Amino acid sequence: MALQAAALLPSAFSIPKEGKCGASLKDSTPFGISLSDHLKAGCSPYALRIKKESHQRKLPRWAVRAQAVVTTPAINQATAEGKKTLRKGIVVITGASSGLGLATAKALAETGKWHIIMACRDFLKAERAAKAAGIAKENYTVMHLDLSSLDSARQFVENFKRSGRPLDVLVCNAAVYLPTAKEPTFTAEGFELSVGTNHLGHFLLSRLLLDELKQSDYPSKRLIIVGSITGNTNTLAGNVPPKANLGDMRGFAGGLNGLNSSSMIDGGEFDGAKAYKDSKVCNMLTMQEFHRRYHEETGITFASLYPGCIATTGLFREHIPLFRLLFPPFQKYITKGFVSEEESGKRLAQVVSEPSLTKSGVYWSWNKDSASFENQLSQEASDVEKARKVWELSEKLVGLA
Ligand code: LMG
Ligand code: NDP
Ligand code: PMR
Repeated sequence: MALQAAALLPSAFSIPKEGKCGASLKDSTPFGISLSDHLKAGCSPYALRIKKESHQRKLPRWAVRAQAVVTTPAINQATAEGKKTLRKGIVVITGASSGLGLATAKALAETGKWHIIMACRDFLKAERAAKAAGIAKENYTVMHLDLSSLDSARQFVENFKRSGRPLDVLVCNAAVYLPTAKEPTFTAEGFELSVGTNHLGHFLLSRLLLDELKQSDYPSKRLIIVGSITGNTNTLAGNVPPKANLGDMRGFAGGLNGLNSSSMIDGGEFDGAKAYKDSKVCNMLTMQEFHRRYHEETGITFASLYPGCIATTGLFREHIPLFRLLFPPFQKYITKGFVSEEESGKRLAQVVSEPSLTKSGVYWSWNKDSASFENQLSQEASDVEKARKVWELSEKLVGLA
């Protein structure tokens, strides 16, 4: 009963952002089939918002809080048989509207042990994706988060806190990849979009949510930041040009704004593929810096991973059609690094919930038999000094220092 009532809650805290529907219309499948028309039909965030707000008015804030608390009682719940069972874990997954994030949400939902907060920039797309994936309504909540805006990240944290839910695991998964862009584009605050979204948005989000994680009474609290092989130059994939390289971070120090500084971390010419790989290096360095600063004090597990090459996801939506056509068979039959979205989701779900994967400061990978192992990061992606510098410069750029 309490669970049912609380299932009404999600929409009360999920506010679609105006104009974001349009942003999603570019979406296409790896084979170039446009989703635009499908999405256009019924894409009316304003109408949706009115509906949600009127629903929200029915629930005074205290009632909402009370219901939220009912769904998340102390860690062990007594069942009818008197046996103690763990309450559902609450996991926030950014970018859960497609690809790895969606597959992970699905894998976790299917265990019946998790409630997934899908933190997405396109409310309607996320709702539809959850439905299409068959995720049961009581197992997820969509909340608006646009990582290319620091205000949005702050607002998300406020909304999450107001929901009264605890936070047990945070998964920083969302990313953009702009390999064909000739000129840089920028976040709301004027940072180059790939590093701004993939790294800086997540940096602020995870810093602001750290206290929530600390306060959770869940037995294994985790903060996971998705990394990649292509940011690691100790691998073949990481040596395909352009290679990741943060250099002396002069562009980063200058604000990545392309005006009085370069839009690239190393201060060089804009290159979308390199910016993505650099952002993944920042992700992996940030995970380790979190580990050094907070693991001992908080007991939180900090982890990163390379989930395998999920060559069919929306990540490659901006790439040329020929690439999207050839990349999956190339990975499947030549490099043999290909994994399906489903398999990658199971991998990330393990990092979220497996009792055997609680070691902190680790970059997980999987071998050919899909068994997890602790992988080695490249020299740059494990450089302690660079990690500290990325942390400090990021603090300045997102307004935490
Ligand atoms: C850039 O091009 C794009 O310009 C950019 O927009 C962005 O997409 C970026 O990384 C992303 O890539 C990279 C481009 C240049 O590579 C190519 O994709 C060209 C394809 C060439 C085809 C080669 C034949 C392969 C046969 C496969 C046929 C199937 C179809 C392929 C499907 C396409 C998908 C790829 O790359 C180059 O300059 C040449 C390639 C360089 C290879 C790099 C290998 C370096 C190896 C160095 C070894 C270092 C040792 C590491 C140590 C490891 C130890 C464990
Ligand atoms: P997808 O494009 O399918 O998923 C990325 C998600 O991020 C989408 O849900 C997208 O939202 C969301 N997103 C993008 N920008 C923003 C934003 N500004 N605010 C909020 N959400 C945003 O790609 P993948 O599933 O492949 O990528 C997921 C993660 O996996 C990334 O971190 C990527 O670097 C990593 N990865 C992927 C690999 C691969 O081979 N695909 C390999 C290694 C790592 P929307 O649906 O609205 O577009
Ligand atoms: Mg790569 C050994 C194999 C291997 C693996 C595991 C990947 C993963 N790639 C490998 C090899 C190669 N790739 C080789 C030999 C080439 C040259 C032909 C090659 C090319 C290539 C391109 C052009 N690969 C790419 C691209 C992209 O645009 C992707 C990218 O760099 O995105 C940043 C990509 C990727 N290769 C991978 C993985 C996982 C990606 C994309 C996703 C990511 O890093 O997040």
